Amino acid sequence: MPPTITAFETSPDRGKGHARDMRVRWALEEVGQPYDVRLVSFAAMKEPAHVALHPFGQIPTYEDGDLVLFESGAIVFHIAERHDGLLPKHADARSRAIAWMFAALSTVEPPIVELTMAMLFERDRSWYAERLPMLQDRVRTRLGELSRRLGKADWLDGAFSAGDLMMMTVLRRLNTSGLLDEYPEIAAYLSRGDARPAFRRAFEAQLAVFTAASRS
Ligand code: GTB
Repeated sequence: MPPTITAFETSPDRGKGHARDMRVRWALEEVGQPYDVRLVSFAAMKEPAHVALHPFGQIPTYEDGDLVLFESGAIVFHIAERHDGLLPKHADARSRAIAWMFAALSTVEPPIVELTMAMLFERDRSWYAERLPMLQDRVRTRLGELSRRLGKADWLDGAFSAGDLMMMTVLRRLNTSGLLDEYPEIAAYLSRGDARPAFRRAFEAQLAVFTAASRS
């Protein structure tokens, strides 16, 4: 039996692939592991059956036999550890790739989430115009640092790894922010990720969910 992951039945991103099931789909595609997807509604996510899998009532989850995981970082790490293709064999390079996964989730993602949530939900608030430049500058700080580290390299540390996969899924959420235009190295990095066949398969699969839901 292939593992089963959960994803939004109706993603608010309208098929842009910004929800966190995308990073799990992409990881599974990179390692060539087939998987099933169970779509969940916002209401079902808060029901006991789903909360038993995910204490915070969110997606994604991952079920493989008796193993149940939540947190996209833990799921991608699990996939990367059990299959070839996402973590280097050499111990030090492997640790560095894992460091990039943590960096993506704990250093780069928080200001991006703050900004994108404000753009989605605070546009009509009195403080929005004043707060926006501050949120944008916090993201610019990370993009500048990342851009300097990346330089002309294709990937963050040698070969493509789970560190890149995690970083790119975090950065992709800025696609509609306009900020990526200011960082051509980052934009090119993201294009390299988008061009990977495994990314394309994962993206098309999540887009198909949105397309089917919008037809029904
Ligand atoms: N830290 C957890 C992880 O990495 O797995 C965070 C999981 C999480 O935030 N899941 C979100 C969720 O289930 C979906 S991805 N939310 C429902 C809830 O909390 O009730 C976050 C997300 C949602 C929408 C967009 N979008 O519209 O662009 C992007 C990202």
